[in-house]
Amino acid sequence: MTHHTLKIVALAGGVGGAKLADGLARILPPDNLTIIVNTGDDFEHWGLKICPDLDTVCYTLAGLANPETGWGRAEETWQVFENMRQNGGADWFRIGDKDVATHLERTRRLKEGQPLSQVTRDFCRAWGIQPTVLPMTDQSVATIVDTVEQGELAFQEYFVHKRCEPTVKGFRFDGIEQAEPAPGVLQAIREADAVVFCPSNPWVSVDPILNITRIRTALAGKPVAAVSPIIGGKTVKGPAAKMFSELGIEPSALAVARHYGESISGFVLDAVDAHLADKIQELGIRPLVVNTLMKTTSDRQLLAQDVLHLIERVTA
Ligand code: FO1
Repeated sequence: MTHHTLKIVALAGGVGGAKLADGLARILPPDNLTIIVNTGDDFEHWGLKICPDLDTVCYTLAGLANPETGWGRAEETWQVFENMRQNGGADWFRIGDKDVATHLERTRRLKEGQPLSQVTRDFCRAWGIQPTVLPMTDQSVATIVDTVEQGELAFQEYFVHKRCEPTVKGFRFDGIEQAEPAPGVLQAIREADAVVFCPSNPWVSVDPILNITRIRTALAGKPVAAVSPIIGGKTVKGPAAKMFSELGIEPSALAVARHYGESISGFVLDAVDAHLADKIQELGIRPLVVNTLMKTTSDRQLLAQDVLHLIERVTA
């Protein structure tokens, strides 16, 4: 496995994003990789601050993630969850005993005034994670999903409680105007040779990060390679394809490339979508057709390798 000297910043959220971030972490020197994570999914639950995308990225990088779901911890027990349910606590969002410790300690530190980026840095050290993981901002941003049937829903209400069933009309990122990039974010982008948009949901995992104005401007002029989260018109995991169609857009890898448009110079799509490569080329985006489904850790490494090769081509 050739090691690259490229300095890479990866934007990630959700399970797919975490897997490619892990693939990049396995082939790049730790100092060459910074992962900027969506925090629009964050919410308060059981009186605790929960940061699902930060935890999914960190647990995955640390090898602690539940392999079946991709989120939460492996080898979990559910004593707290079962007893919370008996006590009349909310039981629609499954939090395991090991995961509770993360939320308790994060909530305690935030209440003491420690910035989320500092908490994340300390947790990465505790979990033996070497690449830099940064929240997109230390201020709170809440993704709101506007739906036909139930009006505006907080993200986890839509995603978990309502199981993504309501029909999506649009999104809002509450607090995004006041949100500053977290310390280190702009510097990492400035120093990067290239940026990777991981195969995360473009609407609710990548767009929140791009809607932080100073992040979007810092990215302009940087080579960006995005990986499609949609294969054969379907999302590998999650509601991205359903969101596209509910917004009147035929779900496809091409739709994702169009969504990112000018902000990307390269686009990685799956072999089943090879017929779309020419149309992506016509957008002025260099396509790369490879296997993008990550079932094993070696799939993650191979996809990460492919992304870096694409970056070398677009920056040549
Ligand atoms: N997703 C679910 O579909 N059901 C759950 O009960 C659930 C619990 C959960 C607990 C901790 C955590 O970090 C993530 C969790 N997720 C759950 C995933 C979460 O909804 C994320 O927002 C998604 O991964 C999308 O980013």
